Amino acid sequence: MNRGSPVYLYELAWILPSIAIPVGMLVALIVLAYGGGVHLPGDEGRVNPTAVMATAPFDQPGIVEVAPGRYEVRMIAGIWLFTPNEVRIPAGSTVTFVATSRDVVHGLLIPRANVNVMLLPGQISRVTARFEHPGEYPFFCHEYCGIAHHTMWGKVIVGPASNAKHPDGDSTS
Ligand SMILES: [Cu+2]
Repeated sequence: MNRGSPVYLYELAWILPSIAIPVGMLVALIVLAYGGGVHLPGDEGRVNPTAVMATAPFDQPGIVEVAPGRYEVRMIAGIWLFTPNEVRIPAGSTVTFVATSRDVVHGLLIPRANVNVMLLPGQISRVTARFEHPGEYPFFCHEYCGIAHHTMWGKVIVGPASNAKHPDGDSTS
């Protein structure tokens, strides 16, 4: 084949995009993984799905302050509710959700935070999100799990940032 011939240019017109497109996709993947925090959930361990309610930390589902401004939510998904289904934290908190399913496949999606994980029976999912602004952050099960799947939701309620302890102990913030 002669260099510079129309045939060569025609080949080049196919070869270059076939390199540029995968490279572009790889760059997009890297940007999302490191810039957007998109990643696969880690292998956080296993739990006997028939004994979730009796296995720590799921025997005491709820929210625990593990450090100032850092919370851990131990959450159980089951047909058709999350336990807990309401989480109250002050603004500026970092929350790690440690969650599993006690029956079928569920999911945990918080559209306004960077949370999107599957909750599989037998497997523990762990995902961390930061809640910077006060407001309500609804969360949903996004894996079809039966007739009342659409009722399976809850919300994270982010109150004003708390810099001081509330003496009455009954504040919603
Ligand atoms: Cu579900």
